[in-house]
Amino acid sequence: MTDLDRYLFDLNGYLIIRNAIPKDLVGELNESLDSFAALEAGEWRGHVHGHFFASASEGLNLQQIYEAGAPWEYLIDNPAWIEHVLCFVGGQDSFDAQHGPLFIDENFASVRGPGEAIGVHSGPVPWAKRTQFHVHNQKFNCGMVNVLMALSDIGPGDGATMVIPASHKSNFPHPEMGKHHMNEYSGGSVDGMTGAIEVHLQAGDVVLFVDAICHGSAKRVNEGQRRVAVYRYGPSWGFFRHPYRPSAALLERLTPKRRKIVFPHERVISPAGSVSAAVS
Ligand SMILES: O=C(O)CCC(=O)C(=O)O
Repeated sequence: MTDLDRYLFDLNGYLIIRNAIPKDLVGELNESLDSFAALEAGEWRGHVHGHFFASASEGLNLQQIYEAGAPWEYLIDNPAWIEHVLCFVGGQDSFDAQHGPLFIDENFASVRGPGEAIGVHSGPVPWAKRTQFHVHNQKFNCGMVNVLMALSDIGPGDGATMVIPASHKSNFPHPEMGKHHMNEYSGGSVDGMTGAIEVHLQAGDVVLFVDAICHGSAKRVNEGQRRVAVYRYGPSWGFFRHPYRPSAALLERLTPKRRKIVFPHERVISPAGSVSAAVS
């Protein structure tokens, strides 16, 4: 984590880290994804759920992918990005971090084929507390910092993530939004929007972005699959985006540091049998 990383993330709202995932691990993650090839939306395999956000045209998500074995667990606190995330979520020396440093509120792999994309969404107008970008006294306080990990090479035609650099600080809605769409996940395209750029990545690179940045993806036109995983980090007091919860088996096998990020409050069972959060 360099001063330049800090400067560029503040300036642009996103940051690319090259070779953040070792090549052999990229191979293992892809083998793991291959094993889910037959999974369809609505089906479970173990603790991983096949899922679409709004429609099949956005490609299949494998929600709770951190349940799928050791390679996915490694990503929870990957040293290549965890210091960045701690810095950008911020609040580490405050009441915000009393139950832990961070919390992952959603984690999934996304597999897209030709014709698939996610529409443009987010941007700070209208403002959302959960996704906010905020800096106070030169300290970040972001509500949601996404780590989008390329598991395949993503170049022109591959359906790259698109961002409008610096839009996380914009005070007005993008005037072309109406031509594309206004609402999250309604399927409008970010391709061709003034100011939008494609983020090209090699397998193993990641892009970190604050969710308040206006973003989406280009439509994949090339054959084959675009494979990414996304872990979304926020403060430890956040809550799960979806009704999924980590399994007891996962919580049992994680290192204490990872467990804190996945489930900041340890569960305690009262003598009467009710389950509640531990007070620490
Ligand atoms: O699929 C992409 O490239 C964009 C991902 C996205 O919109 C998100 O993680 O919020």
